[in-house]
Amino acid sequence: MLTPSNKPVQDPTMTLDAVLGGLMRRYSERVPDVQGVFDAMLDEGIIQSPDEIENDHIAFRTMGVPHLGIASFEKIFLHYGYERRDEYNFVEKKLTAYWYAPPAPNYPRIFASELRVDELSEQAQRIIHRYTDTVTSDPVDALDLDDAQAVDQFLHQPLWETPTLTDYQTLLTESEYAAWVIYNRYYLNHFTISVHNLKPGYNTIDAFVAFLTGRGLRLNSAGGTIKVSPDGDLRQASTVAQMIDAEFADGATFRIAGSYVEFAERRILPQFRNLPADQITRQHRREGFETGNADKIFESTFTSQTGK
Ligand code: OOG
Ligand code: NI
Repeated sequence: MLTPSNKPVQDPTMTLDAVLGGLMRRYSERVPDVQGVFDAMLDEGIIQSPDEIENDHIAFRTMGVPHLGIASFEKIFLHYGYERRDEYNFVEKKLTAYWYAPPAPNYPRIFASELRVDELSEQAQRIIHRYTDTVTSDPVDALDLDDAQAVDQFLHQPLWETPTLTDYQTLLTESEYAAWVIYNRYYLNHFTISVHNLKPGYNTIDAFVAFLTGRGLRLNSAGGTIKVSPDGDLRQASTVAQMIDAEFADGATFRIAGSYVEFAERRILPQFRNLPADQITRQHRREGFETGNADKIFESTFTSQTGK
């Protein structure tokens, strides 16, 4: 396709495919549990190829400071046709989050959260601003969002200077989320396997969790291994974050939490439970997220889980 100015028009879904591909590639390299779960599923005969797995959603964390945070980050995916949906508030953790519906049902939903930095102590705010104040304009505005390579590079580049270990540890004592973001930035926080579309015997969260624990995977136990929404229809579990050897500004290395894997069962909504199984699609199942579940899933990267 050519515009009058002869500039080729990018197919936005091709750019989105490339951006998601880059995110998943780097994430799989950093999180051995991803391949571990795929291998276990292949070995068990649940799938013949990882391509069969439906990615329910992916998640990102952001720092709520000027020029960054959700307001900046969301522009990337809004450009590819994602639409912002419900807001979630995590009072204790000082987080705000939204979920985004994808442009087509074969794409994952997105869950993006933001730390309300101005609710932290003076000391924690000072540390965060020492890094983020070098960002003086919205970096997404300077990006060509139709250039998949540029976006891929942006999502995996340091947005600010590498923190010192002391600053990381000070943040960790007050907000584990803050410490995670100051080091990991926009690295993919997790991808999520939809279990309801797997074959019978593995298509409920209880069955899938039993399979994972039988294979020796360590799961987040905060609030119980399986997190259930009050309506009973969104059921989630996750691994404990993989630890990574992080290098800090002062040359120190320290093992810190990286990313994890999540598993979700979205049950068929009551009004569609009499539909034949082969007619059930995404729109017939429980949508969105749940504050009570999410609150505990965040803890997959917290010392209380990784240090178990
Ligand atoms: C996100 C935690 C919440 C969900 O599905 O509710 C979540 C995070 O750890 O950043 O993933
Ligand atoms: Ni999630």
